[in-house]
Amino acid sequence: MRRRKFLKNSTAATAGFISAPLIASQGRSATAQDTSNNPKGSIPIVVCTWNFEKASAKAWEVLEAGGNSLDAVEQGVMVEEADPNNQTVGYGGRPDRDGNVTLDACIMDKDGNCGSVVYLQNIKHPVSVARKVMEETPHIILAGKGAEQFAYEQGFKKIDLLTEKSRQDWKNWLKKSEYKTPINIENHDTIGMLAIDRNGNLSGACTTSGMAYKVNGRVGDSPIIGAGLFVDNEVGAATATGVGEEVIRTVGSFLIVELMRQGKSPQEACEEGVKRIMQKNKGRKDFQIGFLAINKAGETGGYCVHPGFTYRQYSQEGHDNVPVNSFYAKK
Ligand code: SD4
Repeated sequence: MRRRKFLKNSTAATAGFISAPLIASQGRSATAQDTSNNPKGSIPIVVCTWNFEKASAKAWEVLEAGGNSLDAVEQGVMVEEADPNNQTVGYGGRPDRDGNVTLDACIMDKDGNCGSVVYLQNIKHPVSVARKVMEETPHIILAGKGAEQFAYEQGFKKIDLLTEKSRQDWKNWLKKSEYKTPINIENHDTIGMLAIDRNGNLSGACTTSGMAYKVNGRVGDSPIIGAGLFVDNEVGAATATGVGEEVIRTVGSFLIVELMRQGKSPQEACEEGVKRIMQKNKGRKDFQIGFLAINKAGETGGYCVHPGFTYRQYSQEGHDNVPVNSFYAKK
């Protein structure tokens, strides 16, 4: 469903919006600006990895009501954490090769505050625990049992995260896998979300159950600030999905924000990020990574290794599933 027209017409009547195009081209050439998917920029705005309609709609509801971007991204990604049909995030996530569902998540705000949980079990909303780590402790990352204990102290309920469907899938995988963890290019649906509120402030969140059938104890990029997510309120924000080991190696999201700081558009920055990874993996084709970025003006961009990655964009211009180009684009 598109509602560009309606929203365009109603925008003028909505007080308090920042005029994004005013700051859209700061420090960049016209050519660079043209390569963004949303070249004029738009504020407020929310984007997330993959086609998560309900999650982006929830975040937009918060932004449209005048809420801040931190609440928007938290509430947005919580939709996927609670959905048992998303087998890469939260409740219903696929387990590691021993049958444990272990969750990774992080959140970061406009002031550079951040919180993260890694290898968290039995809690439906790791992003909210990450936010509590950020707000209630002097730390940034809590892991495993300590993170779980902290969650209970904060009032989170214990639940069994392994749904019957994910248990069956795991059992089937065990039969033919010989217990070998795959590099799985199709294991996607991790949600990374970036938002700008009507005050022009950025926040981001990222949450996942990680690579399916991973080695017990493995932590990916998604909860690592700088790798799976990075926010700099002066410049922009980026997030990643796909094989986390490759994203960690290049500190991917931080790299993309730094490239935007140097004048690249979100699109150019994502392309450069993927190319850096591919330079270190010459000839390898067995993994997928997608980067998504937004700059301070509300311009967005994305790029990936293999075709297939899309991102969801929700602003006053409408809401769209945006397909992105890839390094190994079909000729
Ligand atoms: C990880 N980056 O744990 C995550 C997995 C992912 O879509 O993004 N899947 O490596």
